[in-house]
This record gives sequence, structure tokens and C-alpha cells, in this order.
Amino acid sequence: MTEFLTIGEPLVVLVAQEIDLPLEQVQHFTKYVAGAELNVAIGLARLGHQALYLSEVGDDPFGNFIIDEADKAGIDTSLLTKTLSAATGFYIKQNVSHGDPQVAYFRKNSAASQLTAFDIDSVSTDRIKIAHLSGIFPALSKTALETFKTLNTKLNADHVLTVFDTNLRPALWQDEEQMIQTINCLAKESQIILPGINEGEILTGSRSPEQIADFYLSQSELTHTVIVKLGAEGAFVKTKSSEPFMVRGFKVKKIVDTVGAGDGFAVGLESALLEGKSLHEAVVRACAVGALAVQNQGDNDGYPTPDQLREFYQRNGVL
Ligand code: KDG
Repeated sequence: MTEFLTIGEPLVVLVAQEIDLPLEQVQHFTKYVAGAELNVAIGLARLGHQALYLSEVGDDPFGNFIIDEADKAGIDTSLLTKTLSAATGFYIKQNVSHGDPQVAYFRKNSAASQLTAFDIDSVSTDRIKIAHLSGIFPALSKTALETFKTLNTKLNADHVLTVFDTNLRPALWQDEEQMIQTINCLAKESQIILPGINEGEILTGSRSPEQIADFYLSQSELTHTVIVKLGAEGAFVKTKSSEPFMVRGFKVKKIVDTVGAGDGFAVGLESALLEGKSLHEAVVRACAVGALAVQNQGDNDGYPTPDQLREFYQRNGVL
């Protein structure tokens, strides 16, 4: 039974094998699937949930690779179509010994950016309990933004719980002002919002987690929960109906790659909510999956199976 839906741009990521080299000097790359919303669908499926992924790839080897990997991951790919008129997007990523890697995107006019509001007609929300939306897909093109809004309206009309990860990608927007205005406007249409602390600062002008949460809680009737991601420190949670709380992050021995940690956070949160866990338990799981994610090179390789999550909880004394 498909209980989870997301829409996004699937990408292939080519990760440098040589460590700490600028991308232009790298000779060898390893290929993985990526794309923020696809990462989330993969993580949900790995934890045993039925995830439906809506998107489009080009009729090319990267597109075929993405479809194969999504199928292998156990994702419902019935709404992942192929087009002859555009190519699959990809990006290349540095391999770094510390800090965030340099990335370069090759995704302009990609297949996914050509999705239109008509593609939403075939989406049934009948059994969907949670939908994951992110600020990346609406940044891809005018039609992607319209498609996003059409889906969001349908999800709200059908009373699906919507979670919005602000996911800022300045390179995809015309300018910062347009990015801020559009993202804040889209955020109003979701019930749970997940800004990272740096994103929250750009979007609201404040670096205080509580003020960021208040900004979103006060701008919309629909938004009832804001979870500000604080990286290694954990997360700050504020809802309209209860006391705010903090969840501490887990200690990680060696950070291999930070890309995909935010999507991992969403995986933990949304899988736990689907299983009827409390908000507190869900945010603990979100921090756990985020911590597991940074210990691997691919964008979604570190997301756990139920056994791996249990083992992580045991090792870290989570009851
Ligand atoms: O959150 C991880 C994503 O950043 C990555 O998989 C690629 O979708 C991507 C993007 O736009 O950066």
C-alpha cells in the first residue's frame, strides 16, 4: 500500500575518487543515484515503507540507471516516466577529507524540469499519508513551479500531511530575493517545515531557531510544526500546540560526506511518523539517520535498514 509520495528531480552523481582535488583535476569518478527527493524515497523504502516517486528522466543511460536503481530500492516507479525530448540531469561532486564538497550541476532543461501540471492529473492520493516536498524541484523551471503548486493544492485538498524541506539551491534561482520570496510563499502551504539553520537565516533574517520557527508558524494557518536542523548539534522543534524542545545530535566518529544528511533527516522523521511514533521519537530518528548518512560517500548510501537502525540505537543508548 503506497503511503508516501514525493516529486523531484532524479540525478546521477559522479563522485570523485581522488581526495581533495579540485573537480577540474579529477580523473576518476564513481557513479551513484542522487536527487534530494529521490534520496528520501530510497530511505523510506529501505526502512520498509511504500514510497511513490513522481518524476521524469531522459531516454538515456543515466535515465535507465536511475530507473533500475529506484526499482532495486523497492520504490513505486509507476509515475517515473521517460522522455525523448530532454536528457537526465547529473552532477559531479568532490571527495573531501573535511568540510562540504564542491559540486557542479549539469541539469539545465533536464527531463524532470519539463514536468507540467498535467502530470499531476494521474496522481491518486487515495492511500498517501505523507508527502515530502522540497525547495529544489520548484526552482528547476516555471513549469516545475506550477507542477509543484498544483500537486501541493491537491495534497492539501485531500488532507495529506505535507512536509516541506526548504532545501535552498541558490544556483537554480534567478537571484536570492526571488528564491527567498518563492520558498517562503511555498512554505505556507505545508504543515511541517524543515529548514536548516543556515537556510533559516537566509529565509527569515534570524539565526535564532525559535525566531525561525515563529516566522513560519505565524505566517500560515496550515503550518503547525517547524523543525530547525542544527547539523551535528541536533534539531530544535516548535509546534503551535506544545512546548518547544531540542533533540541532541549523535556523535559521529568520521564525517565522510555531508551531502544527503538533510534528506536522511527527513527519512527518519517521515518513516517514524508513518509508524505512528511521537514527534519526539520521530526527531530522534531523524537525527540518527542524518548521523548515519554523513558516514558514507553516496548521497543516500548511509540510510539504514530497520536492523541497522536498531543496531545504531543500541550502540547509542536510545531506548
Ligand atoms: O540533498 C542531497 C542533494 O543535494 C543531492 O542528492 C543532489 O538534488 C540534489 C541537489 O539539488 O543538490
